[in-house]
Amino acid sequence: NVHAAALTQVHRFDEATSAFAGDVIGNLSRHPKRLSPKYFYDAAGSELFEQITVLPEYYPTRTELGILRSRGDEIAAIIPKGAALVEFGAGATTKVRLLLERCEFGAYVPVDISGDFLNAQADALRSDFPDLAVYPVAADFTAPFALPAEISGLPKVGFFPGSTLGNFEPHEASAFLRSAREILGQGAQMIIGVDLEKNERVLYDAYNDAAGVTARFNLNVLVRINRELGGNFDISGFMHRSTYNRERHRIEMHLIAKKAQSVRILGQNFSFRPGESIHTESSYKYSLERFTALARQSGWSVRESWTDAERMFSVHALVA
Ligand code: AVJ
Repeated sequence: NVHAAALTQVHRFDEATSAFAGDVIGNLSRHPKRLSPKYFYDAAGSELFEQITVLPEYYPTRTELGILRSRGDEIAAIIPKGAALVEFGAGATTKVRLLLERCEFGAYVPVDISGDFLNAQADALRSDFPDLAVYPVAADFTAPFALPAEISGLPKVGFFPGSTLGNFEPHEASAFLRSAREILGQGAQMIIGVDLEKNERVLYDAYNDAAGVTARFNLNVLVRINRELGGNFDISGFMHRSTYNRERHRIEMHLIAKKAQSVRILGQNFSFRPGESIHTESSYKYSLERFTALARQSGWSVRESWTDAERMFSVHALVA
């Protein structure tokens, strides 16, 4: 990427920041403009997301936790003793702790791009689960990575909670599942959390909370661009918009320019028409049938599916 290379020299950015710079400039140069949801999670964004997970309107986190708690015995029953649990993208440890408490895993491999957080979590888990070997891997889990040699002899179980799969376009979701199947190997299993299609009002409210936390979470990506890339976004010139796209089965989050304006980032100007949007996130919702078909065409079969009584969220055990 020519932009990124030139920018690296002028600003002496680290590798991650130049990748961020190249991606932002490329995606704001497109029509329609967009930004990747992976950039939401700086320190402030991660804190805002934690606040989202406990909002009354945001049902996914508490519903998935409820399923993992109430179906813990059934999940434990299909996990081989001493297996290695490989978590794709390791944020808060609340969910994985539910599995570690209920199943007899021999090793835990959290994989995440943010290395600092990863090591702090690994230490906390080592002290709470003294018999568990923890091997953190600092890597982008959406690209192929190598598992630690220490777990080569162990049965593998992948863990991908939170409906993070929903952030991928359908073809990317399929590519991710295939790649996970490749990384985990023959005979592996995978525990995956997937948000379900439901009443549109419920979906709308979950991404338009009354307290405005989701709006701040969305707008924070502009704050981050200002801070890390020296941008000059007027944050008050943009507003949060989330809508449900029924044809595409997805929530779309946008940042809408309230008026005509121009923003300068790393020596480049980006102009906005009044009402112009930056598409910041898609959150795909699945039916059980569509998820089962996706898993099948991606090298897995669905061994068991669990949902809550209201069929808001689903957790699946896949086998390779
Ligand atoms: C972390 C991607 C599952 O799509 O619900 C929450 C992120 N965005 N509110 C989701 C999110 C706005 C969340 N995922």
